[in-house]
Amino acid sequence: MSSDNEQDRDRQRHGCSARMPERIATHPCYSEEAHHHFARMHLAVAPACNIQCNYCNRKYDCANESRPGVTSERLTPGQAAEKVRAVRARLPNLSVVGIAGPGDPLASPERTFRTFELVSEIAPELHLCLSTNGLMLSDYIEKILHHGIHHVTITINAVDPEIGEQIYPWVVYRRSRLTGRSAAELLLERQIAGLELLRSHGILCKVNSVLIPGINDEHIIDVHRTVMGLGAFIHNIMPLISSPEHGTYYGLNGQRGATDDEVKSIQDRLTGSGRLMKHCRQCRADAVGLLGKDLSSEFSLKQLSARSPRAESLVTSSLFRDENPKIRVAVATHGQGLINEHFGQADEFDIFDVSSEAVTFSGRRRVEPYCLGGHGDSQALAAIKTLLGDCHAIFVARVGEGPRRALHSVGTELVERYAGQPIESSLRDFFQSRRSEKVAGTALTRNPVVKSNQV
Ligand code: CLF
Ligand code: SF4
Repeated sequence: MSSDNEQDRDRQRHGCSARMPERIATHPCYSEEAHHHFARMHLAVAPACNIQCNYCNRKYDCANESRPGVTSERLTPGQAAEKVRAVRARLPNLSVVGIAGPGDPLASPERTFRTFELVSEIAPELHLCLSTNGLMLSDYIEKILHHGIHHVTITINAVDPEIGEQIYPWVVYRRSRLTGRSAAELLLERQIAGLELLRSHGILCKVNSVLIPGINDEHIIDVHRTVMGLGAFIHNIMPLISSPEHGTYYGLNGQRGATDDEVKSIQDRLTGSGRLMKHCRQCRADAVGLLGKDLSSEFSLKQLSARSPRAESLVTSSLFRDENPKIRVAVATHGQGLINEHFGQADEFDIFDVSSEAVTFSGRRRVEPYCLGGHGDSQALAAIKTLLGDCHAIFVARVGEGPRRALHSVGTELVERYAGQPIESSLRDFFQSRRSEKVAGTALTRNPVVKSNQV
């Protein structure tokens, strides 16, 4: 975990991309530049909430981090982990996994922390991100530190309980239900304490505020000064989205939403007084992809189970019985268009889709090399297995028996016979030979371990 000084350095360096620390430079919400290149995914594992915001109807996603009116699939921690595996295999630029609803993650702490634990096991390189109303932050600081959660967002809409009570009708804290002014006092006090605590442990904190016309619009200036003074890294002022059909208290009582011009006007008044996030997309609790390019509809549970890596990755009879078969392969190369990298030393694989018509490059996936300093790293191998789980074969200059067996166990074949040869013609040859074998009825059997000279 980084220190206060480290976070101060992060803040000073932000804006100088050449020196920006990795945890900022690769987080699409903490760095405006990063959002063009790095994807995040949200895991909708937290259904409950411990407060009521007047802009929220919990039939929908948490309005703090999502567009009201967009429902999400609720996931168990296990389903969430499977989803991470699948998304990571498809999106090599995935850098962040966040839990942001559909309720408050710290109102469902077991589900939230179990999910982070599973994600860390299968994808230790991803940043973990948490978005909360802040009520329970101080209670779970040890867990947050234990799980290595480096980015926390707190939604703070007011620092004055008189304004807070117009936003929060009730709060449940340690089995007591508070209403009115005392509810707002407790929540605001705990939000501030949570922010201070996170900062004291060097965690990067973003503060979100919902701009509510006529209620906290002028007050947002005080909120900004307070949270930046306490060391928030960035402040994200988001417009209230309010409509009667959302069924929220505000929506049903004629409270209008805020316009983009109103948000901009407040942002302009705050220019120079602390970093402002201006590229927020108020995303769904199950958002996937680059900000503003949501791919969540491609990763529903139903779709994931229909294309599990194991089912897709086997070069089976049925695949080559298709009229237009197509396979996906990975290639270890360090250039010149050749298959010339050892499996254990590869820090990236080029991915190709191969059919009888074409060999098409479809992207590059970075990995931690399996073999560093002469020893195989089982964690790196597990990550490669997951990352290349949709590939039918991996072409390498050389590979040891251990990784060969491990990849075979998930239906991925290691191919050495084209070592040193051009990629494109080798992939064509491999495809055609597999297809001919199939036509001739001498199908490749996937389960036995195939030695390199037998492939
Ligand atoms: Fe998600 Fe939030 Fe983490 Fe980003 S979103 S938990 S910090 S990874 Fe980003 Fe989406 Fe705006 Fe949130 S654009 S709603 S600020
Ligand atoms: Fe809704 Fe989120 Fe507020 Fe809870 S914290 S009431 S889920 S907007």
